[in-house]
Amino acid sequence: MVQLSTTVTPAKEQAEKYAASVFETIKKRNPGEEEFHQAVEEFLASVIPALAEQPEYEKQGILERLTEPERLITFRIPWTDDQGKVHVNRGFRVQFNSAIGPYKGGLRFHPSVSGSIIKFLGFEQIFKNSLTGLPIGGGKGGADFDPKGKSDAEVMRFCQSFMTELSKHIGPDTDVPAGDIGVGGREIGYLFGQYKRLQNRFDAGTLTGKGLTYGGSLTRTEATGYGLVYFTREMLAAKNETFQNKKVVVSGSGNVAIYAMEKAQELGATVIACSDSNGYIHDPNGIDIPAVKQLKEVERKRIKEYLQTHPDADYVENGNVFELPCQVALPCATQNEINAEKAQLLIDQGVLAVAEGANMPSTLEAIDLFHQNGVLFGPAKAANAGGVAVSALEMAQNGTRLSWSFEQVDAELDRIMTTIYQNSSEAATRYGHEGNLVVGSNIAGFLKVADTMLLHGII
Ligand code: NDP
Ligand code: 2IT
Repeated sequence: MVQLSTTVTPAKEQAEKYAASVFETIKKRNPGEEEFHQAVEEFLASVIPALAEQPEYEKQGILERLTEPERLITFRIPWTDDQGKVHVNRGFRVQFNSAIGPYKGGLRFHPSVSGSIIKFLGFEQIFKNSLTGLPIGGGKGGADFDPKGKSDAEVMRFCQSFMTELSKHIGPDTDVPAGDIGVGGREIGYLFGQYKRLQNRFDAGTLTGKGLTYGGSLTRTEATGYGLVYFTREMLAAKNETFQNKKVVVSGSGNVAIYAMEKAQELGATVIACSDSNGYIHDPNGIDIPAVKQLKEVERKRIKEYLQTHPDADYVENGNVFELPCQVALPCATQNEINAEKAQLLIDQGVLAVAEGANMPSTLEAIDLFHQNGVLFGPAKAANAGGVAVSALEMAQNGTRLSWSFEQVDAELDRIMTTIYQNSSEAATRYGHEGNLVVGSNIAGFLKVADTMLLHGII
């Protein structure tokens, strides 16, 4: 397991032994689940100082219980394509931890979805949701379905079949799914429609990311990207820096990427590049955000089509967007997109800050390099918590049957992201790792959940 520091005390030695033995069991029990192992490894290494301070966590088996999902549901999703051919996909929902609230977390539709990916996402969601300060537990779900190239009718039939099974396990006080990769407003609409039909109830609070006409919250679409930039603004401010005149590179061009770019430009940065899984566009004058929205949100086209309306921009097929020199890098596509080699290139070209919009986009080696080289690093579970935070505000609005204004939700989002930054930063300092937001956010997220589990007894 990765080691954080060299100061040794008997309590710390014991905590390290405990964490290492839990990690060995996890690897044995979940063979081949590399993404899940990676997420747990990062977490366990971070919380050792908190374990050393409170031996009760080991006595009460907190780590063993935290790393075993309360429930893992796998199901068959049969659906028929437009030619009448039947397909079968696999669906998942992991209900990881409900100590502080109903399970909460997105649904991902992507061909790479597996038990390991859903478990790493669900595990991280526990601590991210705790960091928001709102009463939400951790969960995640999805399917190995590829929405790309499918007609609206095919996506609708798939969503209906998926929800027919998922509906048995969710509800406003049980488990509240939302979007993630491949699941946006269109999919949430179809999922909600089928849920409502099956239940014969208008349980608005069962899904978040809904449309504004049926219980959605203003600012939810923007929340993850805006929140990421609010968090990064705080990281920069601690070093007397701002977004003003900074060159920013963003990976991805989906929901998170688009609104991160929009807010970064609003704060005075020039976003010079973004990407999709085929390649990246480079527009040194600043990416035209409305053009990307039109391409991605309306026409569902590839990012290279940007050149049709912006012939002066470049497109690099299969390129690494992080090869472009920049001061701020915002990975907003998918897990493990920044390895050691890409991290080194960013460092060599003078990157000041890296903040994760995607979940686990940096490998453990990449994170170590950022820390060793003094790069400001904002880990996903803190930096991208804005999406789920506004989801929880959507649940609050649904519960009271009220709708808040855009400004009200945006101001609350900003406050939550600033508080997450402060709490993570303070926890890092208090536990002897000043400036290390990985340690700080893991510990701050962990303490609330672990202490609540102690109160609930052995369940
Ligand atoms: P979208 O589906 O809207 O966009 C995903 C973007 O990332 C697309 O540009 C996509 O390109 C690219 N991408 C996805 N998978 C890969 C891959 N394997 N290789 C290269 N590029 C890839 O998803 P979101 O913007 O919602 O999610 C992006 C990230 O942010 C994910 O890690 C998600 O877990 C995380 N996140 C999302 C939140 C939300 O509220 N939506 C909240 C917090 C985190 P292409 O179209 O070519 O596949
Ligand atoms: O990774 C995430 O935090 C999300 N995909 C958002 C989850 C949510 O419930 O809004």
